[in-house]
Amino acid sequence: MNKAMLAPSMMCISEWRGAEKALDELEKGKIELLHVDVMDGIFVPNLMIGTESTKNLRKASSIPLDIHLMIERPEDKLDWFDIQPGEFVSVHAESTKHLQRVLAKIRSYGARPMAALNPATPLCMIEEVLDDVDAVLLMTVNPGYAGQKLVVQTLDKIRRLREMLDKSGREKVLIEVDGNVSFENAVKMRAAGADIFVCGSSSIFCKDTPIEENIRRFRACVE
Ligand code: S6P
Ligand code: MG
Repeated sequence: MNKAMLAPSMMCISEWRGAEKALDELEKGKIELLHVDVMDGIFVPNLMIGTESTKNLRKASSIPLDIHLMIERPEDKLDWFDIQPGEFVSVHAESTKHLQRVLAKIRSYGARPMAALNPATPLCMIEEVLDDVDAVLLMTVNPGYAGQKLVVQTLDKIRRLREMLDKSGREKVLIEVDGNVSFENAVKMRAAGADIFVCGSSSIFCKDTPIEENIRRFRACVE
């Protein structure tokens, strides 16, 4: 089993209030990745985290980025993000006709390519690119918003993907889960074979308890 990694979702932090303090707490909690949701209002019904904010985040924190591109034609836009070696970058199989080309371009920056799938998209859509990725992102809600409920059949999809990867000798290919990764759901997702957990309003940023305590509680659920 690969080590569990936490990737708090930056769209759950307000850019205008308390962002620096929240980033500081994430650093202290030894968070592995910062998950950056990029939405274009076409691929998903929402607009957010643009190129400048992404670049500013790199200056504000030393934690590597995990950039989730929910945009049409990502092949035309990759250069806008100043992608750095070691960063994870995910592109949706549904968003491009040339998935392998986009993944290879991400690799050419020294970054770590990841193919992403919406809940309704079958695993066979990425079968032919498994040698081109370091990870697969499975959406466990329909992309576009934080605070949604788990699409429950995605739990079995995680299990089937883990089996597909392990059986083909790709144990090191990571599975990222994104959407309603609550403390309770994270336990089930880990048992199904997930490695990277996007933590949002249902865990690390849940309002009632401090971030520091939420990180501790989350790690206990997945370690
Ligand atoms: C959704 C986006 C996600 C959200 C995350 C929020 O389209 O890709 O990364 O930020 O799901 O977490 P939660 O716990 O509010 O669902
Ligand atoms: Mg995301």
